[in-house]
Amino acid sequence: MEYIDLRSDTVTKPTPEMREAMAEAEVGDDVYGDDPTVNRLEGLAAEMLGKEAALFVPSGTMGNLIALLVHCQRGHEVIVGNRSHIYLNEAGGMSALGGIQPCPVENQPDGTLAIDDILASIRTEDVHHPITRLICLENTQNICGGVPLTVEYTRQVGDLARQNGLSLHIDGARIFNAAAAQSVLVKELVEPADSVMFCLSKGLAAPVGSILVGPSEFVSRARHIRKMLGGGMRQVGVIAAAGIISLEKMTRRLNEDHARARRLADGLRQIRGLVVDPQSPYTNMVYLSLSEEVSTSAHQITQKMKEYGVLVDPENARRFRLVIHYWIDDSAVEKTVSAFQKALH
Ligand code: TLP
Repeated sequence: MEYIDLRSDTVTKPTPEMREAMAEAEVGDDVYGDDPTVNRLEGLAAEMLGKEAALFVPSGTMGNLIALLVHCQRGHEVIVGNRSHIYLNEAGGMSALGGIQPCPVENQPDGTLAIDDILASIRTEDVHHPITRLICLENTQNICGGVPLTVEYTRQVGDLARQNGLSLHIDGARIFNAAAAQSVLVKELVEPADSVMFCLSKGLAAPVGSILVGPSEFVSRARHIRKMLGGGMRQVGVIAAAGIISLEKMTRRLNEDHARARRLADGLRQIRGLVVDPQSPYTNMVYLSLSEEVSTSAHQITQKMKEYGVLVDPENARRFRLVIHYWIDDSAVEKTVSAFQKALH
């Protein structure tokens, strides 16, 4: 059975064009810097993000970890959102592998960290304190609804970082969704950041891979740490070839996903028992909860949905996140709405 899979945009399979490019990719040993396809992908990524250099990494988690390990030493502290992926969903890598301490700051409902909260979290010079070194933002902010942060807000945080001798890293797993939703260039959105990680394997539909960008010196050190972590890959042009199509083509179609997410949210709003978050969707994620009158749990509904051919992921006992991506067309949106209708009534 071919499922409609809304669990995440990480589930995207490569397009036929990607598979063809992968089969024909020119390759070499990338640890020697000899893979022409990887070099093309990294060059293109650096140019699109407006940074000096780029590094192809196996996953978003590894990209963020490498960035943190380059920016920080043991005993340093990183200001992160308390609902951020780096803080909640990266297995504590910064602490376990880097001796780095997270300083969680409340994520506001719009995904931002309040400027005053960031300022209040910066440690003063004191022998007792860890040393604040870095601020991390997440754009789009996943758990806050897939909400995009603005150019203006990112500039404010960048200014604050510079004024306080800190660096700014953006977990931009879905930065191209953020740019598309706001009709701005991704370059503009990340201009204030010292480093940015973004994913090819989510809304951009590549099977594997993320990219870390920043100044050349930063990326050289990142390359060294990637090797240390076992992330130096060899003839990886076979994967990078798909990433090139992600950047050249998939980045241009993300508003189609956003429009379908709106259509899905509108459909689900008509179903008694479901409460779609009032502002949802901002980009490609629809967040919704079960209303009080519903006695069935989100886990039971997930089971029923599967029987109707739709895969969804419950966030907790009462809540779902549905993610639209390349492989979800208009008819999949309609089928999802009727599957929810059947599952609830
Ligand atoms: N997010 C996944 C899960 O891990 C939750 C998802 O389904 O959304 N930053 C952000 C903002 C992310 O959402 C993710 C993945 C990552 C980093 C990590 O990327 P990968 O999965 O490539 O390590």
